[in-house]
Amino acid sequence: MLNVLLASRNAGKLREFAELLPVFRLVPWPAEAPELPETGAFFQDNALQKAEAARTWWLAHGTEPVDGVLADDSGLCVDALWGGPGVLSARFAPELPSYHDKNRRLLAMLPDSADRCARFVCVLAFAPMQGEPFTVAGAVEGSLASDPCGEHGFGYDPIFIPDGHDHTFGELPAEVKHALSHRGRACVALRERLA
Ligand code: ITT
Repeated sequence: MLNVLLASRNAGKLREFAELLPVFRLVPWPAEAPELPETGAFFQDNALQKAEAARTWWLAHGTEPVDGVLADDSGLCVDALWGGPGVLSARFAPELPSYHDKNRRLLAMLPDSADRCARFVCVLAFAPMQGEPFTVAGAVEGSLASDPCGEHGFGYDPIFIPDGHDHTFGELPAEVKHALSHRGRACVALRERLA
């Protein structure tokens, strides 16, 4: 079994990775560790930045040996918002403290006639403790609901209806989300790459 440091402070991602990658022993990013950089313009840049910065920090301060570092950069890309909030998904409407309010704000930005097509994108960067980092990606196409619905998942899940379904990720059970989500697909690619 691989010991993998998970370079993320997002509790929703942590829960999903524990379910999606039961073959790994995941080591959480410690509370005392620094914020990880994500200054790039693309998901791939940010995922690599986070994985490489976390690996450097762990080599100096880590409390146990790990085989590699995993970082996730992801977001919701809405066609009618020119792909936004995209890489800025975690920083959308920072004045609003809850995703309940952020989701309502995002929906309010779309005129009634707007194209509601959207996709979730996830890029995973894996940095072995020795060797070159690499990335894998996953995406899921869908559309935006007219109102937030459901309590499952996290973030923008209550407003995203994956293609082929009539309910949001906030309403669908976790197993259904994992089978078709951006993160689920990226995890399949990661496991294949590491096999
Ligand atoms: P870390 O960098 O610490 O991992 P973060 O939340 O800042 O946490 P990102 O910069 O990758 O991570 O931002 C991703 C945002 O996109 C996340 O905060 C959610 O708002 C949204 N997001 C990503 N995946 C999602 C999912 O499966 N369901 C709902 N929202 C998601």
